Order: sequence, then structure tokens, then C-alpha cells
Amino acid sequence: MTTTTTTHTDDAADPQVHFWAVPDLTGLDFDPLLAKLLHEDPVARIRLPHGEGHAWLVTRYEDVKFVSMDPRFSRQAVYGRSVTRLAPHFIPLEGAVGFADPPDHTRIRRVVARAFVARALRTLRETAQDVMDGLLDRLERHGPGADLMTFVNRPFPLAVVSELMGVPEGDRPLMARWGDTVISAAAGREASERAKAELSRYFTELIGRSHGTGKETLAAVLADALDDGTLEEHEAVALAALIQISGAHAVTNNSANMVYALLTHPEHLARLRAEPGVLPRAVDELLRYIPHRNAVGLSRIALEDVEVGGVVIPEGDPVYVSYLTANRDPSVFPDPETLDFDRRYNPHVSFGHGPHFCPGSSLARIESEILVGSLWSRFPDLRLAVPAQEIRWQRGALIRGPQALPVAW
Ligand code: FLV
Ligand code: FLV
Repeated sequence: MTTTTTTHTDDAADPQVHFWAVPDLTGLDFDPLLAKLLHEDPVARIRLPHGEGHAWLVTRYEDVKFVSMDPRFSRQAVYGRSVTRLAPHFIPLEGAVGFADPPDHTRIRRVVARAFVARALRTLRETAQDVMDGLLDRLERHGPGADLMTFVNRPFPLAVVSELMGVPEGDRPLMARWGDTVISAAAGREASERAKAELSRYFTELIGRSHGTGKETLAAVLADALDDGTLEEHEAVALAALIQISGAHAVTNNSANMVYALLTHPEHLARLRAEPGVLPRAVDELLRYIPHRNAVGLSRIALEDVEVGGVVIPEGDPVYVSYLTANRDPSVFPDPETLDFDRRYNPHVSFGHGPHFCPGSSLARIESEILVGSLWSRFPDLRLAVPAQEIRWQRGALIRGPQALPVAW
């Protein structure tokens, strides 16, 4: 968190570049460097543990929205560049929508938009509730002391996105393993790249056998898009991998953090129990409040000199935004450090902003509402089975979450 220098880069002598060692934080603690930058150096330069050189980090709400909207900041230009970053590898496969700019980006996104329309989501909501009811039956049979991560938070989002995609039940443990390896800074570059190659082979095969099946799975939609020439195969495969793996991994951990937040804020939990109608608003406030990830994810490259918050970012430099700090900007969110279920105006950016805005945000909200709602209607006295300080948190994570969440009722 302090400004340090290294000996082998151009930034070595530059005291203005913050070296971000990225600590393994516990609970819902907010990264102290992020908080400091938001208030003291809102357009800062940083170095992360992997990659080369420095990047800019933009932390204020309006600046974050500006950078994530403006076409002069390119995702395509990131591909193949060794931008300073948290993970030793890049998470998306080649051809992924995360690395695309318009018009390619627009073409790729349009294909999946169909999978997330209201009618499809109504069906998925019913499926998700059925899955949840089954998981809670198993939890009850196991009895108090059960780990909620094992019984609910891992299997639930995995099952829901697998139903959407058309991944058969028997293949789901593979998905979980690949997700944990790819979306991690701790598995090592080699293991992560191997898992990416395996994912790629898997989805090539799944999409390959979904041609002309008439099914409504996302794999079948992607097969159609290959047949009509909208997508190239590596784009379809990378898109499937990103939705399947990111979708399950993000909700598993974020919803576990929601459960932890409620169990450690008893007044908020009591309010939610007394007024179930508050649930959608509570989920949105939890989305704002929870520090979803460590450090920052995928950068953009400035295609020309661009002024951001009074600082000129030079052409060719990588730029990160932090949605976590944007969500805590006091000029938008009064008393931002307070979890407040009565916040009526809550334009948080937890799903990003601009063209790369999460396509699964509605599904993620549905999943979190079902998870939080069902847990306490089924187990009104649900509580941690160990003191909160004894919960262990994932290490070397990109997306933050507990290792286990032992509960009693
Ligand atoms: O999909 C992305 C993503 C998902 C997420 O849950 C957290 C993130 O930080 C990211 C990200 O940085 C880039 C993505 O493409
Ligand atoms: O956490 C990251 C991430 C998560 C994700 O679900 C998809 C992604 O593309 C990413 C990413 O690119 C960088 C991350 O740190």
C-alpha cells in the first residue's frame, strides 16, 4: 500500500507509481490502497504483481463511467500485451467478447442477448427455484454444521448456468474445477493455461454437437450463429467459456459474501425477515457494498491521449477502472461505508458499465434473490456454526469469497 520501487523497469525511479502487493483480505474488508487512491490520488499509476510496466487506475464514479464508455479506450488492444496485472495469465480465451471493441463486440453480444431476454429468464427463475429447493433438502438431511459453500453456493449458480448453456449434469464437476483454476491468481500460469485449453476443447465439442438440435440452450444458439456466419468458432467457444465459468464463479462467491454480510449484520437480517418485499433492494445494496474482487480485472488501452479527471492519459497506456471504489464514491452515495437497505437511489456499477456491462446481471440478481430468500424462509434461525472471525477466506483469489461457510439452524 505504500509507494515502493523496483529495480528493473522504467518505473523504478518513479515514486508516483504505487506498487500494489494485493493482500489476501478477510471478511468484507475494503482494500486500504483502493480507499486511499479514491480520496487522495483518483487517477493514479499502479504496478501489479504480474506483467510489465505500469497502468493507470481510475477510482472515482464519474471517471470510471467515462473510461468504461469511451471508445478511445480499447479492450482489443489489450490482447497480446503484457499489461501489469494481478493474475499470471489472462482469464478470457482468444476471441472472447471481453477482448472485443465495437463493431465486433456488438456482433458477438447480440448473439447472447437472446438467451437473457425476459421470457427466458422467467423459465430460468422457475428452474433455479427447483434447483434451490433440492439443494436445501440435501442441506437439511445433512444437518447443522454443513458448509453452505459445498451444499448451496457452489452447486446452485453452476446448475443454473449449466441449464442455460446445456452442460449435462455429469460434466458440472469439470466446470467447477476449471473455473477455480482459471479464475485464480494462485493456480499458476501453466495450470491456468492448461485449464483454458481444456475449456476450449470442451466447448468446441459441446457446440459442435448442438448443431440443428432445435434446443434452446445457449450452446445451440451459438451453434446456429456459427451456421449463419455471425460468429467464428473461436468467438463462440470463448463466449461460452466466459459465460459458463464467470457466471458460476462470480455468483458463488458474491452470494456467499451476501450470506456472510447478513449473518454479521443482524439488524439488516431482521429487517429482511420482517419485510420480505425489501429483498430486491437489499440485494442491490449488497451488490454495491460487497468488495467483489481483489485489485482490478481487465484493463483498456488508450488509443490516443485522453484527459480523465484532469490528468492526461497518454496514447498506448493501459488503464484500469475500479467498480469497487466507484461504488463507494461519497459524491454519489451518501455515507458510502454504511450498508443501508433504505438507499432508494443506488446506481451502483457492480456489473460494470458501458458496452461490456455484464450480460448476465438480471440472472445474477434472480439467483441471489432466490438464494437469500429461500435460505431464511426454509431455515429462519440460520446462523454461522463458528465465530465469524474463524471463517477462512480464499487466498490468491481474483473474486473474493469464503473458503467455507459452516452454518447451523
Ligand atoms: O467478466 C469479467 C469479470 C467478471 C467478474 O465477476 C469480475 C470481474 O472483475 C470481471 C472482469 O474484470 C472482466 C470480465 O470480463
Ligand atoms: O477476475 C477477473 C476476471 C473474472 C472473470 O470472470 C472474467 C474475466 O475476464 C476476468 C478478467 O479478465 C480478469 C480478472 O481479474
